[in-house]
Amino acid sequence: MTIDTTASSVSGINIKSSQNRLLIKNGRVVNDDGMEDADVYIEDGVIKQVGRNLIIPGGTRTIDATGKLVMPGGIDPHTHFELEMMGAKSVDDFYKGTRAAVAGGTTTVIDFVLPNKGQSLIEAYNNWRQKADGKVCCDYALHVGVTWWSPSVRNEMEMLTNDQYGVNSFKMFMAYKDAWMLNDYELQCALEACTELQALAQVHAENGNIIARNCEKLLAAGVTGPEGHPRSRDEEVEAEAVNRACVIANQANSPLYIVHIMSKSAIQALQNARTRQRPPLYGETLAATVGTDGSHYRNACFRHAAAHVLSPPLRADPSTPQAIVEALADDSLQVIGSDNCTFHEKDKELGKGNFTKIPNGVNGVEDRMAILWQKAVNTGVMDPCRFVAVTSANAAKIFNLWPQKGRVEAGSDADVVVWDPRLQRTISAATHHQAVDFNIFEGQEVVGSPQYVIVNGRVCLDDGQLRVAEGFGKFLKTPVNCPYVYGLPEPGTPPLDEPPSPDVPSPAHVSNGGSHSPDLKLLNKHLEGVSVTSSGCSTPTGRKMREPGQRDLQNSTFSISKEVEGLDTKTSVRVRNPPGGKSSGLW
Ligand code: URQ
Ligand code: ZN
Ligand code: ZN
Repeated sequence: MTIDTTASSVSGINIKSSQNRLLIKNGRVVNDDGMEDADVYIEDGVIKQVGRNLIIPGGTRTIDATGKLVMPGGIDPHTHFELEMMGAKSVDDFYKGTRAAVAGGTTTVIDFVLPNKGQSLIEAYNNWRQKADGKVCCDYALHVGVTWWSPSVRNEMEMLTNDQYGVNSFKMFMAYKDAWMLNDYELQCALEACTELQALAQVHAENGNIIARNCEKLLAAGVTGPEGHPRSRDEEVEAEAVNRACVIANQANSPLYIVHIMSKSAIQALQNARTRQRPPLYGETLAATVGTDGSHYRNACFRHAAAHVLSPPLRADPSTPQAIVEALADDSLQVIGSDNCTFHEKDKELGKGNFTKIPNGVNGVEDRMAILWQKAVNTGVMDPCRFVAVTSANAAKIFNLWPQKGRVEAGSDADVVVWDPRLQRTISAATHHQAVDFNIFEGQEVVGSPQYVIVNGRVCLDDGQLRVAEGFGKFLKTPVNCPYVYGLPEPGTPPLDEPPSPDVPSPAHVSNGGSHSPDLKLLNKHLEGVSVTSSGCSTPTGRKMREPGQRDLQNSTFSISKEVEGLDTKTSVRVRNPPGGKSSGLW
């Protein structure tokens, strides 16, 4: 392990021993199901106590979090560090990428092993572990791409779900024809395999055949610049694939997680599917689509326009970012990731004269939390609890890391962010910690950022100073059969391969229409400082929070004022409410 010498000169061993006990005092602890004024005591990388008047051993380092929010470290479930694609390699490696993640308040990332067509999945997995293990500054897990199909792929999927490898999610591509794309038959086989293995299927939902044909036509018509990219893959092309993926998932009786949803049409397709089918459907969106839009593809500067090329693309409809934020707030979407996949200008130039050759991907791993805070919490669309849900807790639940990750509670890993809601900064490639030479959020002012970031008990952002340690993070095994996805089987549960009955909607994915309507006056009070003495979201008295999952994310009538007045009647209801709704295992 090596320590970032730009920020610290002490050895890794000393840092660990001097920081094995930590007290975060006077802050407001925010979880997805409640807020409370409480101190957090950390020892040996684990949260030991959360409460007031704690009895703490002498010599413990204390961080004063007065006026700050103490939240679970972010989980970014979608990164591509050191990914070779389209003739280039993404420049944020596992060191710089996770260092940037920590700087922005993210303490766990989940990267994608993407095998080449014909390559062994196990071999690709081993390559990824080799790239990552010695470099990561925070914990990480891996999804594996199913980029081709054969009986051997099915076997390797099964092996990967064993404890030796610890993979519980697989990504299938409906785009990137002639590279990673599966046809519908192969996709259905892969989804059936996920159901059998009780792993979580993910899809990149765009119609790759339509895109290929549109690219041919655009190039033939002389459209060669980056503006051709969004023109080749409009909203309909995304929404059609979302719908088709949901239909295939229903046929395969498979829960489904749709990565990087980028348009209002795609959200609508997902919502429509939720009303008619039983296995749960999860939607992830990206910081990119919350923080910027498709107008950049019209920029005359190739470098600028190409730097925004990702798939699905940013949308021209200027109301998209706001709609995406609202979808995250009302649980139409459950997770925000970054899809951090960054390429230097020289690599983006591979597509000069032919937009189809521009390596796809943008930054976001560092700015994801601040961008969402700015666009969603500062605007009053989302309360801090929902912010925690979509930036960490839901991902922890969906990928079976809960409550080890995504929660500030005794027994959880000490991955904690002390968030200063007043900290003001301007995002810029000149000051960011990523390797890439461009930032798609350049010049945006955000209010709200981490002041301290604690990774497994180690203070890695210390009052704004980044002090990460290369190799300090560890690989997280994610077990299959996640209770938040597959539910707990009940007596008499039909076998999972029994075809679903289309006319029995499951509570797992009834369209929610739930509102998160924070009382803005009280929310502002939270942000002014810790001036409301009882808890904000859900724990009006006492420090014991609800059991994980007890907050109803789907049908919430959450109101800060009601909760403060002690009118919350849900605290005694013990139901399992995973992200996206209840899962009974009966679908
Ligand atoms: O499709 C993805 O998720 C990666 C491989 C590339 N980045 C992107 O453009 N979304
Ligand atoms: Zn993708
Ligand atoms: Zn991606």
